[in-house]
Amino acid sequence: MGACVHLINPSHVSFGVAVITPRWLYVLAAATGTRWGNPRLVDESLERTNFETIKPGDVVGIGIHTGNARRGYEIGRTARERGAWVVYGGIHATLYPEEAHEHGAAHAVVKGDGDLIWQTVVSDCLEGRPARIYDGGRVAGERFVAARWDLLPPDSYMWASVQTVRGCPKHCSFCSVWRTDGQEPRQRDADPVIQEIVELRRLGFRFIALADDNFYPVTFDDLAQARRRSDPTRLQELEAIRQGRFDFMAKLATLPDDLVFYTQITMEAAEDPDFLAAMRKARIRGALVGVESVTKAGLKDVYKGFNLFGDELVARLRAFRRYDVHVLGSFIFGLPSDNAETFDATVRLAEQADLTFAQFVLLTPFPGTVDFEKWERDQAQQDIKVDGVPITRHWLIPQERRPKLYTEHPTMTLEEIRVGTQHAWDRFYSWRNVWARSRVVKSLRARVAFVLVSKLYRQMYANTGIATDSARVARSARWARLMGRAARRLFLAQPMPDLAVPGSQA
Ligand code: B12
Ligand code: SF4
Repeated sequence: MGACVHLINPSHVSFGVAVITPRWLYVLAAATGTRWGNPRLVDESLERTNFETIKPGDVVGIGIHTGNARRGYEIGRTARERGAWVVYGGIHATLYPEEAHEHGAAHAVVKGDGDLIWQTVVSDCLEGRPARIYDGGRVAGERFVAARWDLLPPDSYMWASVQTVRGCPKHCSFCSVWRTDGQEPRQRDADPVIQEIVELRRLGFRFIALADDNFYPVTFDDLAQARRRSDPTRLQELEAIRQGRFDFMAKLATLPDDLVFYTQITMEAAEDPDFLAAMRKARIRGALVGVESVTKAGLKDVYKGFNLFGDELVARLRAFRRYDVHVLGSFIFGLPSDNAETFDATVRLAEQADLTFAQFVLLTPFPGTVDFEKWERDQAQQDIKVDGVPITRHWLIPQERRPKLYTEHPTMTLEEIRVGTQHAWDRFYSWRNVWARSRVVKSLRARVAFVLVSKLYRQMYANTGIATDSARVARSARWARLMGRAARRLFLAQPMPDLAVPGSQA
């Protein structure tokens, strides 16, 4: 038998079911082609890798972000011991290609997008001469590879994910996207995205995440600035991107009406009632909005001056709801201007602004960000280590020993911030509050589903990430595994194998 290509998405916890498909696995699977047979896909958030399936001479592609890099390196080392070619890619490998060689026994590392370069990498490995580092670059929107959804394991995911745009014009201090994916939006043509969605609906998926960095890449302000230039080229480019958004949403609106979409967007989108109306028509029912902080000082901390605060913030977030777009508000705790009042004030605002979901994350210096660079410089004098690993490489510390917070706070202890954050989750997701919020849906079945999903979300993202008590983490993982199985059924619909792509004979 010939060599096999394996693609592995590392995770230190497996839940048996997962919320969203890791899109890169299915995109790289398509990019592999069929020359070497179908690639074997492993998503460790479902189940651990079975190393017995990896044979000498196989190629093992491992995709890592910062949070799962350590587990990724473990997998790579074992795969290499078994005689396989080991290749890393993904955002963390793009930022630290040498680390994957040092810690992950890499033969090769791919920086940037894997869509176009992956076949060359596999061929080079199989010919026994992989390059140390490849640069996949930033692939243009019209050349993004469509995912191979025929390789999805059955009964495993609640949401599928497609991507319509990469890159974000903003430059928030805690985010690396604008540096790795670039500030120029690379927008994909609408038709291949619609084609993928139709394929997913045929399989029975109703819930689809638009895994975009920022679904509203052109704001009124961007247009006004471009209008002030004497050369009209920029304005025309921006108008074309913007029109592309409306055209795409118009096409979404022609798909079966049980489909529900979810995206990530800046709150600036609420400035444009036409955009919100188009979202409603397209059935984009949910959006993650990075609110980050409820104070002006907090927004300044994260270079997010384009966000609003106070009453204006509440009004802007409520605007989404008027157009039936439910907001998952994302907040960061541990900013220098935060104080003991911040936790309650944030939950209060989330309630006032009618947020349907919320997440409260601890300020983490992710590599590739402005925050990280500053923090790394500050740490240089202190030389703090955990288990021999410098704190500035915190992702290499074993998960259970990893600090929950990294930056000394001017007024609060780290424990106060951690406990305050845990309380914010507990309060926003108390049974009483979740049941009250479940009024957003009509039937009793839908309300029960809403409660289940809210609790599941909380367990998967809060307790396994923030809690320091390992019993609480293990309990949460067990609970999430059980609930996940029950909740998954609520998400799927009857497959529609004969569904045609609107406007085509396919
Ligand atoms: C959708 C999304 C989510 C979704 C779905 C996650 C999932 N299961 O897929 C949700 C909302 C659940 C989520 C959660 C989180 N996310 Co997220 N997410 C994204 C987002 C917007 C898109 C990811 C995506 O699907 N892209 C589409 C695929 C096709 O692109 P890709 O993954 O980049 O893969 C391409 C290349 O990287 C490369 N590649 C990837 N892997 C491999 C492997 C090989 C071998 C090769 C050759 C190439 C290769 O080729 C691919 C095709 O071109 C990214 C932003 C981004 N620009 O990456 C953030 C991002 C990955 N998330 C991020 C973070 C921080 C998180 C959270 C930790 C947030 C939190 N605090 O809770 C959690 C962690 C969840 C977890 N445990 O994995 C950060 C990661 C930063 C970092 N340095 O690691 C990003 C970059 C966003 C940011 N603002 O900085 N996320
Ligand atoms: S946080 Fe969101 S808005 Fe800010 S740079 Fe990252 S993707 Fe863009």
